[in-house]
Amino acid sequence: MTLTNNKKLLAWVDEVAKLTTPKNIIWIDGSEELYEKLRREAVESGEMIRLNEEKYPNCYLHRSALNDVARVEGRTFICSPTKEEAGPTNNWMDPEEMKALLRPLYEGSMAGKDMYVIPYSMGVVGSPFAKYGVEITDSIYVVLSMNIMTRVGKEVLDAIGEEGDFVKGLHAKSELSEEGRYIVHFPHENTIMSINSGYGGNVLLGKKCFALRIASCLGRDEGWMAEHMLILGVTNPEGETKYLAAAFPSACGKTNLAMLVPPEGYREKGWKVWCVGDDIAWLRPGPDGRLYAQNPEYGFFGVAPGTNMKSNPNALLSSRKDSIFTNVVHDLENNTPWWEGLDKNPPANALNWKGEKWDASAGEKGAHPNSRFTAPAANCPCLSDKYEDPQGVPISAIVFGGRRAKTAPLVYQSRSWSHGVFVGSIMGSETTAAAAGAVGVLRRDPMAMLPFCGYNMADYWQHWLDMEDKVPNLPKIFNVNWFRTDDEGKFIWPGFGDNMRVLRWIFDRAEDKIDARENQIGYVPLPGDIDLEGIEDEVTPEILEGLLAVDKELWRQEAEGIRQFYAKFGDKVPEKLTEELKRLEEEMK
Ligand code: GTP
Ligand code: SPV
Ligand code: MN
Repeated sequence: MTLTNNKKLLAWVDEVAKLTTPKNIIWIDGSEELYEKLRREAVESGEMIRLNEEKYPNCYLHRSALNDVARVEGRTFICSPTKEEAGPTNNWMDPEEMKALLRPLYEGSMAGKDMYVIPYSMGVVGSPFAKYGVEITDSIYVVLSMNIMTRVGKEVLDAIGEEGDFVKGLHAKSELSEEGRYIVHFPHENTIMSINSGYGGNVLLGKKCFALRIASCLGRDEGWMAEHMLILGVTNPEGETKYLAAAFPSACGKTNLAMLVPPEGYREKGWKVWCVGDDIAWLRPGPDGRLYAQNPEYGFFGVAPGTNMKSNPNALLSSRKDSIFTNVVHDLENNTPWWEGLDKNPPANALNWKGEKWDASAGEKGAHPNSRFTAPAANCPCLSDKYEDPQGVPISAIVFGGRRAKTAPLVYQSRSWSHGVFVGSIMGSETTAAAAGAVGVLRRDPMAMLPFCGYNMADYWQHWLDMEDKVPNLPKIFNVNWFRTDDEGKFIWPGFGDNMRVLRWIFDRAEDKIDARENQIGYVPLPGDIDLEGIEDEVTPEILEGLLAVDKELWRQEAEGIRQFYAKFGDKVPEKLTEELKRLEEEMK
């Protein structure tokens, strides 16, 4: 069966097959028949467990290897021609050296196994802004997950055509050994190579590898931006819908914000939030001089723990059918998935994420903190009707945010585009379980792109600054922090649905509808401008004041940390940003 006459693609598949020596080559044509066959095979081999057909139709549970539960930033490489191009925040190796290192790892790695060829599209197939990729893998879990996360099948091959180009992605599970694990990008060749992992962001190559690391380089060259951002729309009681894009680091609240359910009082008045995307945004100058955002993905790869009918009903409902659950608890009684925070009743007869008999009362968590659901976007009850609009949606505000126990206030607005780029460049956040390594350690994570920028971060900042010349009517830039804690370590701001109150201020400011107070770091809300109706008991005006306060001593330390971080880039840091840093240091004197 020949599905394509694209010589480049056929030659590459041939070359990979010679290297990895699979038993069969299977082209993923997008047919349900083939998927059904693969699902059955995966169930037979134990790679996936079919869940309760009544409660979770067409849903599966998968467990990754114990040593393979998150992205591995230490083993992720950007192999651009020079180290300088990758910059000081990326691991780099000479491309030819890296290929020589990887080659023996792939050699014969698919012997006795089937090799799958997955043609996929990031963006609506055939639309002017879609980009195509082909992933070769030896994992059925990857095939089935890619089918949820991206648009897959014959139509993509047709769109690529005989001569068309595509991003090459080669994934092999191999031994799943940690020492041999590599997630490697060759931006100048539009190629990704991933080996010895079976986990989400390491192996679903359309996501972080293509749609951020490779795409950020394409964006630099073609005049657009690939960002780690959710996109949402808010409809107000007057029926107008406005959109914003927000960059938070991994496991810092993008999916939750993207699917926000407004507080009851807001819903009664007619406020509504629409999800356009929950993780990745491609931003382009639009024909009317505004910035437009498009979600290139087709599904959600969401954090499971903490997701419940109260915190994020839309995510939960999205994953009720046609979804895959990874590293969650398996409730054997009901044959359903469970995780901490789903409800208050951990199942009595259950296996933990490792597949061991699990007793909740013993105190050990049952689901891995980075356990995830893979769910089709089409399932989302609040999916925006603009989700598949190939033009994307016009963006009124860009929001940066991180997980900060202190320092960063609940919300502030930047003074200008270049100050906003500065605010993004100084983002700091406490690390989470989304990446291997220590959790809760503060690190600088500019624009939430530290692990995802495919080139020198300083050039990336310049690219952001340059948008000012390309887009006459740019969005306003804001910063938020839902995660300030009190002396007992408890979150002060209720968050989740109540973040609507902050979004409302952001939109009002973006449209110059209300005034604000200028302080040392930007504009903050005037007293009374963040609506507290309905949460007055929890957040008094004094508490809100505290949430918005700037602690000069903490900010002096912050500025010092930023200076050290900038120093890594030498004289490549754009002057506009060093100017902003000087101003911040002055303000905190
Ligand atoms: P990635 O998929 O890794 O990029 O993560 P994400 O940014 O989409 O994060 P997600 O929305 O899945 O949230 C991660 C964690 O943050 C979950 O445990 C949430 O419960 C928690 N969280 C999200 N929003 C809020 C909030 O407003 N307040 C508080 N306190 N926690 C929140
Ligand atoms: C993240 O870590 O930001 C994720 C999950 O969205 S992964 O796809 O593993 O990168
Ligand atoms: Mn993410």
